[in-house]
Formats: sequence, structure tokens, C-alpha cells
Amino acid sequence: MATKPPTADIDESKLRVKAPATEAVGVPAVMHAMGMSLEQMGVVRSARALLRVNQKDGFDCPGCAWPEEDKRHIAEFCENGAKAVAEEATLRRVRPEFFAQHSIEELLTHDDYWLGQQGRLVEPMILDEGASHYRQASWDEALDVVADELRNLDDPDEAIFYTSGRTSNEAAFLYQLLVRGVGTNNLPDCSNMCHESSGTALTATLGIGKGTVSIEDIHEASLIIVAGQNPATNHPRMLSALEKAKNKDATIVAVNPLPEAGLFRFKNPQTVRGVIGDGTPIADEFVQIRMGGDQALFQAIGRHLLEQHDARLAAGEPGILDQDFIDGHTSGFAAYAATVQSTEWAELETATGLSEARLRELGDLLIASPSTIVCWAMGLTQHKHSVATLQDVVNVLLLQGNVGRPGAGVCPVRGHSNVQGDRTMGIYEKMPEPFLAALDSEFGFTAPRAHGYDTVEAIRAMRDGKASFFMGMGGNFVSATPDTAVTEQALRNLRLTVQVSTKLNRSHLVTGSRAVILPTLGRTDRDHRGGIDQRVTVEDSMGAVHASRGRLKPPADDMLSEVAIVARIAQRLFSGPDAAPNAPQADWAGIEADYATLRTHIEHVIPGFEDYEARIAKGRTFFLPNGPRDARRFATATGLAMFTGNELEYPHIPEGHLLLQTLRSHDQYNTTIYGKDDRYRGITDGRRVVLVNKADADAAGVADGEIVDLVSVWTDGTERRAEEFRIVHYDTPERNAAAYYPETNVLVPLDSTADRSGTPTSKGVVVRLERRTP
Ligand SMILES: Nc1nc2c(c(=O)[nH]1)N[C@H]1C(S)=C(S)[C@@H](COP(=O)(O)OP(=O)(O)OC[C@H]3O[C@@H](n4cnc5c(=O)[nH]c(N)nc54)[C@H](O)[C@@H]3O)O[C@H]1N2
Ligand SMILES: Nc1nc2c(c(=O)[nH]1)N[C@H]1C(S)=C(S)[C@@H](COP(=O)(O)OP(=O)(O)OC[C@H]3O[C@@H](n4cnc5c(=O)[nH]c(N)nc54)[C@H](O)[C@@H]3O)O[C@H]1N2
Ligand SMILES: [Mo]
Repeated sequence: MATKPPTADIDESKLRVKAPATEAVGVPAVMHAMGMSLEQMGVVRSARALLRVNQKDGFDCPGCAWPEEDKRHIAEFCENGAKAVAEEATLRRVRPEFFAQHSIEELLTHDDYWLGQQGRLVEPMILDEGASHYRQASWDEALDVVADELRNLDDPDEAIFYTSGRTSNEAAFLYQLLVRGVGTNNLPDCSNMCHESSGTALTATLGIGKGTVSIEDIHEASLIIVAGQNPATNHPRMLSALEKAKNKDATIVAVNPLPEAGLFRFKNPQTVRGVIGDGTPIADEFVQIRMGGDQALFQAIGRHLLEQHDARLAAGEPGILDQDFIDGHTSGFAAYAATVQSTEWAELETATGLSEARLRELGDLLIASPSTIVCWAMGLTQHKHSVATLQDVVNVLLLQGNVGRPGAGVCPVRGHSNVQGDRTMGIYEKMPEPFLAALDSEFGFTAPRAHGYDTVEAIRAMRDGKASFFMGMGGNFVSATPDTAVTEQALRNLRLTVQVSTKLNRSHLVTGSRAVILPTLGRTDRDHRGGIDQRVTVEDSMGAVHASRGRLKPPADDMLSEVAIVARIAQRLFSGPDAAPNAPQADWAGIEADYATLRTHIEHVIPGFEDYEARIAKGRTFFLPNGPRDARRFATATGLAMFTGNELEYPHIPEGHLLLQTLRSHDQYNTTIYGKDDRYRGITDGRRVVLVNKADADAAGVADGEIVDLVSVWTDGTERRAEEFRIVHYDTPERNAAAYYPETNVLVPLDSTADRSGTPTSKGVVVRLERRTP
């Protein structure tokens, strides 16, 4: 039997600190995940669920977007994948009686952990204007409320439609059609806060907003640089792929301000060596960089390559750049070379915290490598100068022709399991014209062309009274976005907020004048509709598409899938005598009864999905076309891969302040808190810690273990405060601190965003430590 949900919030006075771990996974990970699975699902359901994760006829893991290996283990085991499954497949339920017992006001006093642990949402709920409690509603009533509000908007651009990254291709495609049918491109998504900087940099330089490597490339690479990423926690299955590469003699370089456990030693529970031996050392080199110093690092490497190339040519030796590739496939080389050669080494040393000799040594690793891949995640994307940083990553790879050949390329490691697919399906506030034109002709209407709001722009619009309606297709907008106090007020300005969700979270409690909760099926649930068990499809971080079919008994009998919910809203708005004049035309009921209908529409609108149904049959996977990878084809303005000259930037931290990164603990999935421990970093039974260098704590006059407030300062003089964080001495560069998200989102100023991508700078918040007066 599953156990009951916790009755209390996290008691931070219980928090304990131990030495951080030096290895990841192994048997303790299996035990830990098993414990959580049993608590949430009981024995039988745990076995049923875990045997089906990532199997060819099973469901896609709702954890991360790392691709599946071609040969799968019987139980492809991943601790955090298992926790993601347990969290969704839990037997705990949030029933209407729960909402009758607890007022919104009371629920707001609980933390994200308590809220998320209450269980699955099962019935549509409505919060009437002025009411203190949600009340149960029928599906028809709840969907009518949503459709009526949309029908009566003064202007379609008053409506905002958010998407998180677990939504299937089918649901995402239908949802963007609904939104464009309403008449707006206001489709902010979690990607705006995540890999938007990657998309912006890669589109500008390589002509595609995605990575250019496959899982086989990872196995075959000679050198893999893993920068700004903590795979042991966030992409555990990546460690198996890195282990494979290591076994073929790859060199692995970890670039991180923190010595993250999994970067050092990995005990693969699938191998004997991982269970009873020492495991595999992963990183050959650990580069402990200053936060925000990565652009300088890649500029230094590029500069070293250029200098060595010239020196070798002058000595009559062969050069080290791929001259044929540079001449035949790229443009902008001269401007790039001039830019990187104009910076002083001293400045590169200051920005990175590494010596010139060390920087050159890292450059030598690239010179020695016939095929190099750079992998990255949030440590590189959530800074003010992230787009420039990533363009400098691309520059370095282009120098040696490391794009579009085996074992080489760019690898932005995506977060949510279908965040990449959602973009492919049109969840984007500025979808390009060819997509919109194809949508028009498939559905006999005219999609709006003016760009919509991204996430930060959406918050501004709500704050400034330019919006009246918000709908969230999954996710937890209130907790995931920056500047919590501003965002909460912004949402409270609205007339109606609607959340399509699996689990209870803060976004159900910070509402417009009225609110609707539409509970929905998740990836693991059987979706029996139209007389068949429906399948959906997802795209992984490497552009591979495959089907996913839930197998577990859903939390309630009359639950609707995301597809069914959107189809029913579309039917209300776009069919019958009251249909809007410019409504998209489709068989909405037919779509709900058979998602294959939807895949046929997708096939007509989006290139690369030809023969969709046949290519996903029998658990098969197919690859979407990828110009740079397949044929060194670059869809940029020039048709060539673009070198770019980017002026060097790095954070300037004012005297008496620290730069704070807001990151994930081992027991959380974004705003979903699975548990109270961050095992690898040695933190247990609590979350309100700030990891600081001892020298910085000493300078601020605060002791290890002391409780402080974190105060962020923004350029306009405004201050934000997060209270009661415990100081933990940690091996982080001086002036660089770390604390968990979402507790620290209150500190991130709304206007503190990355240039060009608009991503909140969650890894670069200027703060000071303030002693609490007793
Ligand atoms: N279990 C679990 N899995 C997840 C998630 C989860 O919350 N839990 N979230 C999913 C999502 S949506 C995403 S986007 C990914 C996130 O995956 P990650 O990006 O690994 O997540 P973060 O915890 O934000 O970790 C950022 C890492 O970057 C480092 N870092 C910070 N600043 C810098 C810098 O300036 N330079 C460098 N080189 N490194 C820096 C940090 O020390 C840390 O190791 O994981 C996905 N998978
Ligand atoms: N300070 C700071 N802020 C950050 C980040 C950071 O590193 N630091 N990271 C950013 C990143 S990378 C991301 S991706 C965002 C994440 O932002 P979001 O994607 O908005 O947040 P999640 O916490 O992943 O959303 C969890 C909720 O999604 C719902 N859910 C789960 N599965 C499903 C499903 O299958 N269908 C539906 N309809 N709902 C479902 C559940 O109700 C759950 O409560 O946060 C961003 N915010
Ligand atoms: Mo993400």
C-alpha cells in the first residue's frame, strides 16, 4: 500500500549538513528511488510502472529529455526517472473533499513540497468570484467557463497561453491551433526560461535551434566538454552514455563552479563494476570556473587554436584548423578572429578564474581531439550574456569543422521530456511564416502574424493590465517564473486563470478573480478513448521521435487527456452557429476519438513527419531532419555556418556582494519537491541553504550554520529579500554562491534577462548576505 501524504511542511530546523559525495548513482540510488516508489505507488503498481519506463511499447519517461539507448535494459534504471514516475503514478488523490476542507488562504501557507505531495487532481474545480474555496464542477460546466471567457475577450491578445514541457506532440499541436484560432500568438513556454538562449544562438549561427548530435555521436566522440550541467541529478541516463564514451577512450572535461558528484565517479547499477566495484571515473579534467566565465573560456580556447595554427604554419607544419570546412561552409571567420585576438589574457584570466597556462592546456585538448562535442544546460543559458557565450561555443567548434560529422557537434541538453517537441509543434510566440502558412491552408483560416509574448513579456502584460485571461497547459507558472511577488500580483489582476494539471501546485492558489482547475492524464496513465488505447508521441533532446503509451489505471474514470480537453474547448469555440468567423476547420470530435487524425494534420503542416503513423508503429523511433548534422546544410541568411565576433562579457559583482545561482537539488523536479535531501551535496532534511565560499562568509562576518537573509539588488535601486537561509561553507569559487530554486525566485528581478533571448538570469543574481537581528 502507498503511504499517506505528509501532514507538515518542511521543518528547516531539522536540516543537516554532511560532506558532499564524490560518486553518483550506484546501489544507494536504486534503494532511494525504490523507497519513494513504494511510498507513492505500493508494490504492484511500482513494479508495473518501472518495468514500462522507456521500453519500446511502454511510456516515455516524464523525467528528462535525454534520448534512449538503442539497446535497452529490462528496467532502464534511473533514480530520478523513477522518482518522476512515482510522483505522477502516485496512489494519493486530491479529491473535491480536500478543497472543501482547505481554503485557498490556508493552502497558500503551505510549501511546494506539501502541496505537491497531496496527490493527483481528479475532478474539475471552479473558484467563483469572491469564493474562499474551490468547488467541484462537471466537465461541461468547467469547459464552458473557459470557452465563454475566450469568446468574450475584447481583444484576442488579452489572452495568454503558457505551456510546460511534458505536453505530448499531439496535445501541443492542437493547443497552438486553438490559440491561433482564438487569434493570438501569446504562447509563452517554459523554454523561454530554459534553453531559449541556446535556440537563439544556434539559429543565428547554424540555422537550426536544436543540437546537432545523436546518441551514437556521444559514444564516438574523442572529447566531450560538459559545461554548466549537473547530469547526475538532472540527466542521470547521460552518465551511461558518458561511461560508454569513456570506455572507448574519450576525454571528458567538466566545466562547473561546483564539483558536482556525478562528474567524478559513476556507479552504473546496470553493471557489476557499478554495483560491487569502484565505478567509472567520468571527468578527466574538472575546470572550476567562475560563474558567467564561460564566454571567456571559449574565447581563450578559440584564441589558443588560432595562435597555434599560425605558429604551426609558420614552422612549415600542417595547421590545426579545418581550412576546407571554414572556406567551404562558413562565413565571418575574419571578424571572429579579430574579436578574440583583441582581448588581453589577463582579462580572460579574471573572467574565468583560471590561469593562461590552464586555459591553453584546455585548448591543447581540443587540438589533440579529432572529434569534439560540447554539452551544456542551465549553467550556460541563464546568464545575461548567454547568447554570446553559446555563439562563442559554436565558433570554437567551427574552427575544427566539428559540426556535421560523426562524434562532433553541439549538444544542448534539454530539460522537460517533450520541451523540444512542443517547439517543433508550434508552441512559440514567434513561429516562422512557413509554419503559419501551412497551418492556414490545412485548417482553412488565417493565423495571426504579429508576434506574441514570451514568458517575461507575458508577466509584464498581466502586471500592466493588458491581459485578462491566463491558461497553463501544465507547469507551475507562479513558482517557476522570476520575481515571485510581481508575478503573483500580475496573475491576481486577471479575470480568469485556468490550469490544466496533474498535481496540485501554487499556480492553483494564486488566481484571477475566477479560476478553473482541469485535471488531466499524465504520460503513465492509460488513455482509453474512442474505444482504443491512445498513443502520443514525443521528441527527445536529439530530435528523435517515438510513441508513448500509458499503461496504468488512471486516477479516476472520467478523466480527460490534454488532447480531449483542448479538442472540447476548440469544439465549443470553432463549430456550430456561434463559431467565430475566422475559425479553424477540423473534426474536433474525430480528433478526440483518434489521435492518429491529429498526426495526419501534423504530417501535412510540419516537414519531417511524412508517413508519421507507420514510422512510430511497433515502438520505432525516427529522426527529424537536421541540416547541419545530415548534410552540413545551414539554413542561415547566407546558407553558411556563421562565425560571430562577440564582445567579451562577464559578471561584475559589486563590492560586498555575491553572485547567486539558483539551482536544483537532487530531490526535486523544477517546482515539484520530491523530498528534502540533496544527497550528493550533503544536505539533508531541508532546503533553505546558501552554499558559499568560506572566505566570503568570513568577509560578511557570518558563521557556518548561521541563518541569514538573501537580499538582491537591481540596477534601479530596488531590493528583494528571501528570508532565513542557512550558511553552508562549500567548495565554490569566491564571490559565487548557490541556493535552490524556486525558493529564491523572489530574488530574480523581472527585468534581469538575457540579451536577445529574454531568459531570466537565474544563474546570475547579485545578492548580499544580511545577518538577522535576533
Ligand atoms: N531530477 C531532475 N531532473 C531534471 C530537472 C529537475 O529539476 N530534476 N529539471 C529538468 C529541466 S527543465 C532542466 S532545464 C534540466 C536542468 O539541468 P541542469 O542545467 O543540470 O540544472 P541546474 O540545477 O540548474 O544546474 C546547473 C548547473 O550549472 C552549473 N553552473 C551554474 N552557473 C554556471 C556558470 O556560469 N558556468 C558553468 N560552467 N556552470 C554553471 C551549476 O553549478 C549546476 O551544476 O534538468 C531537467 N531534468
Ligand atoms: N530561479 C530559477 N527559476 C527557474 C529555473 C532555474 O534554474 N532557476 N529553471 C527554469 C526552467 S529550466 C524551467 S523548464 C521552468 C519549469 O517551469 P514549469 O515547467 O512551469 O514547472 P514544473 O515545476 O516543471 O511544473 C510542474 C507542474 O506541472 C504539472 N504537470 C506535470 N506533468 C504534467 C502533465 O503531463 N500534463 C500537465 N498538464 N501537467 C503536468 C503538475 O501539476 C506540476 O505541479 O522553470 C524555470 N525557472
Ligand atoms: Mo528546463
